[in-house]
Amino acid sequence: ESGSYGRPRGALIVLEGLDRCGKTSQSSRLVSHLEKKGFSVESWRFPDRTTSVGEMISAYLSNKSQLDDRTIHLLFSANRWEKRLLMESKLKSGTTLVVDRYSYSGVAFSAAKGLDIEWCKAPEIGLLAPDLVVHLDIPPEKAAERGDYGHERYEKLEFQLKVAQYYQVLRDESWKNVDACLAMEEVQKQLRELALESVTACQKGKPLSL
Ligand code: DGP
Ligand code: NA
Ligand code: NA
Repeated sequence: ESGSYGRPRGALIVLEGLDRCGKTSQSSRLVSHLEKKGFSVESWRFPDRTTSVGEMISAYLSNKSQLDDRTIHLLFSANRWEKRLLMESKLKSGTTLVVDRYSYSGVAFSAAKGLDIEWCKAPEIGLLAPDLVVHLDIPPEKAAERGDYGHERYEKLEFQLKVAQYYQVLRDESWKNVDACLAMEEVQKQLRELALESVTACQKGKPLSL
């Protein structure tokens, strides 16, 4: 599928992983690399804390507000939905999006609280499907050793162990595992290779899907 201006479309690349897996710095390095190669690319992240829904999520994560488990689940999902149209138009106009967390975090973090996994998946139906999901795979114990977790709600070993189990349940054909315990350079190298493969496939006409 060609973009709306006759340009090939961009790729939807998602990075997933436990807190402190190194996702955020790997993602920004990847974006710089793709820019240098001449691709149109943007760095996105969920939750996007800049919207009004995002501000509610941020207050919840920093324990400044309390919300029912299902209510916050739906807010995280709404935060992805409010960016969906923009996401589609960026991709169709040829911009690749490197997205730090997406629906997999949405389902894994809520299921880890004990919510029914099918219930958790339902509000994600109809969001755009990633072309590539890179799981920066790190044992929860190793992530916890990487210095203090912050003070946010989910940054506790016991909880991250459960999230890790749900990531295993959720992995599908679009997932690639990269060992996040490797040296930063090596992780970045593997990430670049996977990303370039995906960008190329999209340029060659791989359709955007739900
Ligand atoms: P981050 O900004 O990537 O550090 O994410 C903030 C925290 O929120 C992190 O512990 C992961 C969690 N999180 C991210 N997306 C979702 C989601 O959709 N649902 C839930 N329940 N948690 C999420
Ligand atoms: Na975090
Ligand atoms: Na994180």
